[in-house]
Amino acid sequence: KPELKDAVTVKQGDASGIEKSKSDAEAVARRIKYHAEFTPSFSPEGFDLPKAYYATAQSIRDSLISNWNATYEMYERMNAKQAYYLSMEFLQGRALLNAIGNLELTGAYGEALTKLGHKLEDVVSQEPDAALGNGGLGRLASCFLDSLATLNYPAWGYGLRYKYGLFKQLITKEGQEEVAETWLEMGNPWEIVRNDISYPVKFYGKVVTGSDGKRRWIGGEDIVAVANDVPIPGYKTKTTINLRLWDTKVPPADFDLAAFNSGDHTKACESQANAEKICYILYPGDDSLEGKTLRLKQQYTLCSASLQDIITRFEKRSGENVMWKEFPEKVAVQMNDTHPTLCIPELMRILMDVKGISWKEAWDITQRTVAYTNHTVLPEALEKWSLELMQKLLPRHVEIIEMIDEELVNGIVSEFGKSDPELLEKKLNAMRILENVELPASIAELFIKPEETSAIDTSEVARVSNKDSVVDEEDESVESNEEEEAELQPAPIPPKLVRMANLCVVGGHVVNGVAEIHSEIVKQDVFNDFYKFWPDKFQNKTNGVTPRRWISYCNPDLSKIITKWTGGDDWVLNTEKLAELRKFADNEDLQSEWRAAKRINKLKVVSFLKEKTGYAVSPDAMFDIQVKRIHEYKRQLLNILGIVYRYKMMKEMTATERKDKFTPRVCIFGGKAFATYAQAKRIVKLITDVGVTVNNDPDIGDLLKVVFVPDYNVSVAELLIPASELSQHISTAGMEASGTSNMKFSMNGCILIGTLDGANVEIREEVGEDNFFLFGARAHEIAGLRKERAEGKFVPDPRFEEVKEYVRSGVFGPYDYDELIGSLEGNEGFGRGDYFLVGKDFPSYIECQEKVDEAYRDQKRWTRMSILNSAGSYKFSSDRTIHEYARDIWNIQPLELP
Ligand code: B1H
Repeated sequence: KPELKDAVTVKQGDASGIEKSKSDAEAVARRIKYHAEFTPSFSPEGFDLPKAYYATAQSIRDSLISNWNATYEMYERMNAKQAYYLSMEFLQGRALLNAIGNLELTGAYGEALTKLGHKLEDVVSQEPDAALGNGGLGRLASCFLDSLATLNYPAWGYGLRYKYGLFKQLITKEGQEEVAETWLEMGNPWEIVRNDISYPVKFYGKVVTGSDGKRRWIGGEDIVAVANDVPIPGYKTKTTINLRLWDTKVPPADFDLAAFNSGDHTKACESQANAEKICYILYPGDDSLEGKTLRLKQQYTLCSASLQDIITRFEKRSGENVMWKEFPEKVAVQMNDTHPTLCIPELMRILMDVKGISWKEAWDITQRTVAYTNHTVLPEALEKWSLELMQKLLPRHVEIIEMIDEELVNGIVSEFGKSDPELLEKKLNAMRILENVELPASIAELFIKPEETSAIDTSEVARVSNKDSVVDEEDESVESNEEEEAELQPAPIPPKLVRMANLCVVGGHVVNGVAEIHSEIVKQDVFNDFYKFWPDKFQNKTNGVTPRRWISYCNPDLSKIITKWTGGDDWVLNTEKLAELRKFADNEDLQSEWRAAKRINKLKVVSFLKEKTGYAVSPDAMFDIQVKRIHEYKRQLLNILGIVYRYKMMKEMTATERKDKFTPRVCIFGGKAFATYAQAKRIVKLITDVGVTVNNDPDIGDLLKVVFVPDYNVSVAELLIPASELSQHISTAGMEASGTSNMKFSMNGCILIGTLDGANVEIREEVGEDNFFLFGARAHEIAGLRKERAEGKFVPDPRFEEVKEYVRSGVFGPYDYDELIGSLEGNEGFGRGDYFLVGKDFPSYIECQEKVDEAYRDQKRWTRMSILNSAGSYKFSSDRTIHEYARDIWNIQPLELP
């Protein structure tokens, strides 16, 4: 084992007093050594890399705690309005390099670790990724925290401390396999357990009316949520904000000693296990939801504990004189998608049942406090909870939701009147929070024709009106057939549901989408009835990513070049400065420096791929990358079928023809498939099978390599993105809300091939259409194209037919690809009949890829395009996004420590 070098001597108490000389490598080394010796997380002997990492992290944590305390003290003193970002996911990745970078200590730490016998980069890579998120939504939350701290906004994040983050992905002969991610195994130096900050959280039980006439939620199961704080340092500022993650336990006094004494050890431990289970694991769905009790318990724990904490702080800061109506002037709560929707009924419950405020006032406070960000328009991802399940778990919340729904129904009736029952019914069907739930009798009777029934059976009304809404109005034969059948057989009773997105739209004061095109779809399609009702509620906030992590720290070589050519490193805070690169896009010196930096990054990836997959790839080939969750709408299948087409053509040519026609490429894929999403897993299998065949084909050599990088995560992204030359953002138009990796790639001088979807639209506008490879159908055409297919009118391109046949023929091994390729055929159905229009876009995709090959052959032109991408990416800094949220939604002001 390497020993801790004696170059530095340290004695107890040496951790203090270093602030003054913090840039001094000597002092830093002393701090690290102090923690290696006196903070006992590892055995005393040796100073190997894991221990060096831990001691280094603890040493920087001292500075973070000191800045955290100063920031918190200032917030308490100033009592300014504070924003709270509530999210079920924070995809933080590694923290060490980011922390020392933001504190401007990278040089000192590098030197200090050398003194102690290690390299900074080796120490940094010891840290496991904090993967408390699935993909873009969680990573966005983490980028936002970095920007909030950097811009000195008084704001905190709230989330859950999952013991197991997103699963680890293994790639085997079978395709993807999942194993548990044990990120806390060696301890987590970044969290501070606040044993003094905990709140009770209740489940189940019943609601009774007290002697004072108030509703009380009693009985049931009680747990406590305990705060774990993760300090979030801003860049070049002392501001250090907080990510408060809740962990769940059973209340200490609740241990069942009687059961233990009587020998029933299982029972004695049961309630503890039940409570801890809540924070055990992150649900691994991205754009897919699981309606399980445990997930609802997680969501409620997040909302309840966070709101109790926020309210306690509000009361404390208010002093003697708590003015509840001023709550929204001190607190802004942002709901990251619908996952924290229970904030709305929970805030109502606390205000009314605990603080004794009237419904009207509580509703006004709630609406002015919360706002909702929508991240997806995929129908299967719009959360709906079973009313029955929710009633059992959260009976008081269901009462409140029912009242909100009733008020909404009354609002809709008074807006649209009773004179046009058809219109009214359409509005109610679209806008109600409760689905398949009886209307109040006075409204229900409007929809009953007198001859149908004399007695009003409201459950029947709800069912019939729901059925009507899905019957095609023009197709009368279908309608009458269905009616006849309905008379013969009682229709199954549809489940009663709570539509969380509708609750968010009704309960919040702002609803925002995450890219311009997405926000338009939100207004014109998904929430169109609400938009017409409350047009001013709807906003757009185009996503962004932090330039600290996604340029400075992951791409130091490019950063130096940008600093040199823009005349300083202020671009890290003011990304507008990147635009100055435009005037040097054709400068030969810049071009050659730019290419050299790319090559260094590519060489790192060459070694990484060799180590992780065994494949040797050439750094001279174009690095073409698609990394994101595996989903049919993201169309990794289009990419791999394009590669199959390329391979097939190569096989049909002579060696010289091949060389002349194709640019050498390394096609890199990465991403995780939801464990039970069979089609996504088949896509992973196809990619790896194609890789095995192509990479071992002596005819092909370096002309084409196909590599699937296992276990794609934030750290892998930090390595791949700087090395990328082409990246693929090729979703079916209208389906990717924004995308955020597209922004990171563009910032790092990568050229995008993509559809007009999500933030691609805005990226293309900024970098210029000559510097973006565009193909494919437009969002407004999709519905028509699907209809055309369903009617059997679509004629597929022969090249697409050949490629499917080629895969089926077994060139890539014996796996049966019928199910996968079959999904691209037929005429209708979700996931069948080529719902994602791979066949439709295939010809324009492969033609566009030919243009890519041609462009890459001219390296001057390519480098120009690359520079213009970085230069045009300035809009996509999360600093810009956060300024917009602060100004347009939260109404908060920066507050900076002297
Ligand atoms: C996005 C999700 C998501 N949208 C459900 N929706 C989840 C939905 O665990 N679940 O149940 C988890 C995640 N994630 C992504 O958000 C969009 O697909 C991206 O286009 C977007 O860039 C990102 C951030 O806005």
